[in-house]
Amino acid sequence: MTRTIRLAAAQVGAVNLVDARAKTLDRLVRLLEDAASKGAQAVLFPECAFTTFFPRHFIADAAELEAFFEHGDITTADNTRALFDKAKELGVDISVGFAEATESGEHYNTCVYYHAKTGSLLSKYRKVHLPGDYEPYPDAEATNQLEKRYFKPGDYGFDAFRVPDLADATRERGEPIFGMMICNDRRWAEAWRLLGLQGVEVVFCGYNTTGYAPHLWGTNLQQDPQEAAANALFHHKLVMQAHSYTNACFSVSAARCGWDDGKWNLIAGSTIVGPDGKIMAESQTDGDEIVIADCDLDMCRSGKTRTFDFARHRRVEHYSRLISQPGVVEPPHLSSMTNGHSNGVSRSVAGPAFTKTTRILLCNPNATEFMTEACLEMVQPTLPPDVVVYGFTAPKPAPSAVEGNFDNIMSAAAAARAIVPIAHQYDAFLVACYSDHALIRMLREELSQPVIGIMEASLIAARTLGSRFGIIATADRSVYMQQDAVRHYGMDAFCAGIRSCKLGVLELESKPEKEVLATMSAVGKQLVEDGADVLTLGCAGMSNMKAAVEKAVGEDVQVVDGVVAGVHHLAGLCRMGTKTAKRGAWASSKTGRERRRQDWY
Ligand code: CDT
Repeated sequence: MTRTIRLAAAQVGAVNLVDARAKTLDRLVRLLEDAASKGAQAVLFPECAFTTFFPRHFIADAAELEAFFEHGDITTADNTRALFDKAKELGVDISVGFAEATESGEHYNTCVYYHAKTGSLLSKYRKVHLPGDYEPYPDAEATNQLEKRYFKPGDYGFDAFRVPDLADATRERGEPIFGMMICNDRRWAEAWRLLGLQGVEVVFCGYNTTGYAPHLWGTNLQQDPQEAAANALFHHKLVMQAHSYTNACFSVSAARCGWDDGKWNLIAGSTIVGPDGKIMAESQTDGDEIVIADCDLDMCRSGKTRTFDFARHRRVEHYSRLISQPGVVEPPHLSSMTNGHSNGVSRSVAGPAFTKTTRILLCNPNATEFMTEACLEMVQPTLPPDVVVYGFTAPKPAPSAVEGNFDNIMSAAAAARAIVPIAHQYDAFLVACYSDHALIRMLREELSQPVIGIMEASLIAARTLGSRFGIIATADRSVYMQQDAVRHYGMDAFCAGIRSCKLGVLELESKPEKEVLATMSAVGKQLVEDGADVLTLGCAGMSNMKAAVEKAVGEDVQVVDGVVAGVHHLAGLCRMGTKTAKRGAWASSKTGRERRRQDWY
């Protein structure tokens, strides 16, 4: 074997709404036999290959709609197994698209890669970029594309995978690297680049592309149908060729095409494109047809090691907008910035895209891991791409919760001993215990990176957002400790109250969620009656209960979670380039130890 593999697209012509499934399945099997007789090693079938392209129809009846979906194991289900059995018999791999209904009743536009030799699925992909709309067009003659109505967006991402037994797996290159996408995905550079970044060598893409759909993508409703279809074909080839070139990979595209029911036109144009962007093979009809080519995967090396050597040439520091911003944000109009027509905004400044990642260690000083996990989950959706939060849970003998002074000191010692040796790996530290925890002061003395606790961070946010804050505390004892801490932070003049839920820290998790949320909501409402316009959650273990409290107190009251407030406070300080001042109380503890010749702690 060499690294040359023979790949085929099985183009499928018209499939009518009423066509029996057995008839369509038989056509697919015959195409596979044809491809195998031509020596194909892997054959790509189109998107939703087993039925007509039903998303063009508004189907109100649930049972009628469900009949277009495949249920159970695609390789063994009655409606589809013949194709997989044939692939196994012929020893030819296949990739095929289908409408997937999961056991839990979810629907996806899916494709799989089936490895004939082992009779197993090597990979499954669910279409991410669903085109069209949820509602049909009011115009009864319009061609609809109701994919957003019938499918959920795919949840597997774009994962490349290795395919054994097609080519020599050299020590240097290994097995061929494949990736899959479905129809509309091919128009999105992001999908290709995600595969390109995994070194993809072959991209498979099945499609159903309407030739004439002026409501959907025409330049105007009077567009000439032939011109529209020619445009659609041009755009199809444009993206397949351009993206194969910019990711230095082969691509195979397989159309479902022709005139379904004599009325609905889908373009043909199944192609095999090389890593230089040139078409190597192309369909000649708009009916059932095999398109086949020999693909020498080593042809990808030139692009991958020169023009598109990503490691050498990509500049990720300028790409943050790509993942942080889904829609367009235009630059401000020049007219609003000229003197005579000013709206008061003189000019704007923006920083460069992130250049440095800020690494924050979220230090849970107790030994209960689920609390650390809950904090990470809470903060994750709020994070910009340049801030990474790492979870740390104090090792035993740290106590399982911090409910009093003894726990406070014991947990601080256990946590500090573990954190200090690894502290150089982080830019800032958030102590995730809602108290004036001893670990905060220890780390401030010992380290120079900024340190804050979630209580202090939430009080600073509360002071910014409102005039009086209230704290929802866990047990009665916390109320006393938090009163002292509020005084310590100099915030007592702004405190409307601290009220207890009469719950132990671990009861936040162990008691029925409904009961805990009801108690916290009731306490939140009492604090609002006491005069609070901002509430803070008085325990790291309360992070995931924020939404329930918000709902209970209404939108005029702000609820601050100290974990989120702390992470963003620290990220801001790091961006400002600040450190802990070392002249006063936070002078280095290490220097003192060294002076005393103490080489332990
Ligand atoms: N099936 C599918 O994804 N079709 C789309 C229609 C595009 S609507 C603008 C396609 O990209 O071909």
